[in-house]
Amino acid sequence: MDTIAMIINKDKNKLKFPRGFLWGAATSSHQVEGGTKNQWSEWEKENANKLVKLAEAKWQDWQKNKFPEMFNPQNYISGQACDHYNRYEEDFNIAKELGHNVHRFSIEWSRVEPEEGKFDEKEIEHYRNVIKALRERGMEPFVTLWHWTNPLWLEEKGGCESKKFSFYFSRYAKFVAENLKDDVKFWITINEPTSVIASAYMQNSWPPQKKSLIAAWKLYRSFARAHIEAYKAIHSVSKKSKVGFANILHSFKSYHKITWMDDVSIFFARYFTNRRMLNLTHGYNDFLTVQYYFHNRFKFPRKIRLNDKPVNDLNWEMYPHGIYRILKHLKQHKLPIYITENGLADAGDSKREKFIKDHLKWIHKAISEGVDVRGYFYWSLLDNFEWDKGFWPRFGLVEINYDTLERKIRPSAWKYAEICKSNELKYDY
Ligand code: IFM
Repeated sequence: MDTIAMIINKDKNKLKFPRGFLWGAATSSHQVEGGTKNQWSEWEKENANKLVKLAEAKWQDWQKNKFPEMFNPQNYISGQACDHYNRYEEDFNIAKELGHNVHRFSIEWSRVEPEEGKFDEKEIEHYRNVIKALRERGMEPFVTLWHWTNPLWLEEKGGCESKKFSFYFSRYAKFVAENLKDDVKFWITINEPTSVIASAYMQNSWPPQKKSLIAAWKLYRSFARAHIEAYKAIHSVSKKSKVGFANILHSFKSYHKITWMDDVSIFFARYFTNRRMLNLTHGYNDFLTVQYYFHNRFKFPRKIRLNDKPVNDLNWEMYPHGIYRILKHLKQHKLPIYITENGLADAGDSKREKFIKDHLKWIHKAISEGVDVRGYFYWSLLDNFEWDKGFWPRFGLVEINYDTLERKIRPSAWKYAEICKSNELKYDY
């Protein structure tokens, strides 16, 4: 990588990124592939009607008016999704055209190990071809092994709560690594463990919808163990591998100017969201990741929303400065950092270009102050299935017409492409 001095440009409106910086986008199997059969696909079928009813109370009027599809049960069934399983070459052609030199995707465990201990060679061959297609187009693959979906046999054994979760997961990780090690250097074991703990075990909105603080508490250790065992398994088959987990990191701010009570809430929220998994996996990460979406304002004892702040289609506040603060804090770990997700739901594509540029401005500032950031993955390459919210939130650089599966590159994707291709960010505001 370049020295810090080399990336500081005299022209303040032009920010050069370090040589070799990775630029790309991310996806996950269940959200784009189509045709998956796992605990999520089964939950969706059972809960689609309930989710329609919940939408009435959950979303603001402007959202309900803008996205009436949230009242259609089909919105909540992942089904054929983007059919990326069959169209990955077409999608990677687009990514290449957009100047991406890296791509993050996930392997669907339920395809590779559809029955306990029985691995499907045909599916591994599929992912081998996916990786080959990326390499042929000059993109480095970042492979995620678990992006929230479990094979049904594992679910019957308790899913992530099973005492043997780490055993099953590391066995699967080892099998995949043995088969793909020649073509993959970067591995991400587990995606956003704390999102699962919060949404499935504290807020009750994702499967298995079990509100239990005890289960949540135990899951931290279980996910950490799974990561560490997979880390060891991958390294045992390939020394050159670089292994990490995908961590969602929130930014926090107190509502009042000075109040220790807000700060107490923030202390605990920050510990359980941003720090605990990092502490538990200390020594078993070759790189760190940042997945940044949320800025939380606290007014003791809970989070609040301020109405005058810019938001995306999901009503999530957009706060680019937050990523800088997170990166500065991570510097102490002295490990390379990849921004493995950052993005927004913006169906009209009116905010995406500025969103990306504003975040990159802060990322660049962190780099110029010595933080070793080596890559940025926009979430997501394609519009996709946004879990319990279904298809209406549009995160993609590429718009998907879910009736025809036609792909259409959004204008902001071309603006991001200029940055990817030139390795520099120009902005004039
Ligand atoms: O779509 C999700 C992704 O699966 C994990 N990170 C956050 C994204 C947006 O909510």
